[in-house]
Amino acid sequence: LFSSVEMAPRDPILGLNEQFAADTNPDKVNLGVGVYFDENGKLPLLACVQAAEKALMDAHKPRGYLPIDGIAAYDNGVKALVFGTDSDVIKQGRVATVQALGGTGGLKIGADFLKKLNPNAKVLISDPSWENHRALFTQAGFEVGTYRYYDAATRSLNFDGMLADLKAAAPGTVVVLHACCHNPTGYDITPAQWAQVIDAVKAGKLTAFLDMAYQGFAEGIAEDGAVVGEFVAAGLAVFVSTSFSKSFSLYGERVGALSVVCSSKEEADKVLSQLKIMIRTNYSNPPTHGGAVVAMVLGDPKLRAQWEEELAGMRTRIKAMRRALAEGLKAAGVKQDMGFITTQVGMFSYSGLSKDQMVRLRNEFGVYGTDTGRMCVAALNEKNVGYVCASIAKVI
Ligand code: PLP
Ligand code: TYF
Repeated sequence: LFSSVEMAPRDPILGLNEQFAADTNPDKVNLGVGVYFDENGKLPLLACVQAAEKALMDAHKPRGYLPIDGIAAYDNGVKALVFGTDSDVIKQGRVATVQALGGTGGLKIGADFLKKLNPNAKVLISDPSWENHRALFTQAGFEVGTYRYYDAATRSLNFDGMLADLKAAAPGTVVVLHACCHNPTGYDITPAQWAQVIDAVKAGKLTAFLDMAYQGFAEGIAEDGAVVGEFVAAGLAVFVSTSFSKSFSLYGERVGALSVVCSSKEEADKVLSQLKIMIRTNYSNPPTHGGAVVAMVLGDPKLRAQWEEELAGMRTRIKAMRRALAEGLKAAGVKQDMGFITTQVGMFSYSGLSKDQMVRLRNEFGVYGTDTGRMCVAALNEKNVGYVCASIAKVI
């Protein structure tokens, strides 16, 4: 039965973790996978999460099945976060939101639903993008192409190329857009450029799928979410996947969501019923713990304020590490201008380093980034940034 099965390539990012774990270099630094580590290099367990977990443990609640679409308070919390508390689309009941297994789960439920809805549509992802975008939409049965986004030669965005590619897309094309903190480049488009993208999506009758995996990591929760409101204001039927993996530091709990904006409450009810089929036929219903924690934090004013403070702390520390990296590289003798590191946002920096340089960083210095030159600046701290800068300076 299995004689024709071939060995699949390992995930280019998650595979680095295994290599890092096996590395005996005492100075090794893991800038590969997109995970936030605190100033001591530790994966944080947020205080707001600890408080919610304690309350949940003390309540000793039984573990029945959740509804197929998840905890109602969770879905409502997601809606408020993504669309704003006073958003008209929520008041009008035009948003179908389901709890999902992380942001990946939200993307997959949306992809499966879109495939059923519009089987001949193509999908466009940014060039480059999070590699799982291509894999996931391909697995859902779509032909996946790219729109131009980053220009390696100038180390900057190719917005004209992006817009031209969107304008050339056939009606019905699903366009996957990073709502904020673009992975892997760290470059986001400006609000004025978003307005042009929205015009192109509307004029071309494209379907926008906003991937919101880092809400709160660029400028703030409302600031980063504002782009969703712009799509809604344009009257578009937009898909939004949400991930709390990074913003709650709940990676392994698999907490995320999918929200679909519809033109009426009746339509949203029908869409929700279809999303529930996707869920039921895959895993029946979501797990309780992570969703219960996030629902409690979002719904309790004190915990919510504590979360916002902790999220701001992560955001501020990442920005400080960007400055330390840029300044450290200069101090280490790197002549080329690395100032772009501080204009990029989110967890990642596209360093512009070549594959050869990244391989040398890994093999000679134990500094792990992806072959594409992506580094997770959220894993830098005061203790390792100097070593990282010195190592980079030696391979440049
Ligand atoms: N989308 C992007 C752009 C990401 O970087 C990630 C990272 O993990 C995800 C989606 C998936 O999120 P999750 O880990 O919650 O499935
Ligand atoms: O890009 C990253 O590093 C994160 C984590 O298959 C991740 O988004 C990486 C690869 C993957 C799943 C998550």
